[in-house]
Amino acid sequence: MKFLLPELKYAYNALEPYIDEDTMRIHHTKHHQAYLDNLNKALDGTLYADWPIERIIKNLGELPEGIRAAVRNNGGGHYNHSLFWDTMGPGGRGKPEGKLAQKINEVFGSFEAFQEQFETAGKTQFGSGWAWLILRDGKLSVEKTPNQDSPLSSGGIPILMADMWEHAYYLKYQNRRPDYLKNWWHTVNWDEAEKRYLSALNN
Ligand code: MN3
Repeated sequence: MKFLLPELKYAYNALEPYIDEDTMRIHHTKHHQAYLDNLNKALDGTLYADWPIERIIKNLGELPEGIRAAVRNNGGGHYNHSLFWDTMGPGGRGKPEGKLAQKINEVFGSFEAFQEQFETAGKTQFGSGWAWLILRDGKLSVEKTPNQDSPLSSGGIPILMADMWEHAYYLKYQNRRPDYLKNWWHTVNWDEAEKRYLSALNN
């Protein structure tokens, strides 16, 4: 079985003006596709090709050493981007509601305090990586990871994530990573984040 590129649930220009159409198209059809191609190549002919991607990312240590790094990078790339596309969308309301909103206020003090912590994680990730809101040991936590590493590999359950690789923002924002991150909030699909939070609680 080969892993396939998931379809976006919105048009490439749907996140304008915050994320531009060219960036979205190249990011999805070139970058994500390249992770997939390399993942499929690494897993070709192995039993792991039939594992769900979550199982692979959770159990990288079980993979043969010869393919582990390739799967960590490219499987992570596939998994992280699949979540990322689904947690964005047009017409975002800018703020969470419901259980996730309550818990964010409880843990971080306020939504604004959470945003600041999340942005700091993104801005201080040296080089390429991701900023995350995750559930770890039943608790909400902000973390960052380098490269395509996923918190899922260390027992965290991803709820919300921002791609901090330059390919996610360079065409429009160049070196202005903080501006990208500030605008990215407008694209968050909080209904999806809420759904993921509730399902993580039951996990
Ligand atoms: Mn990316």
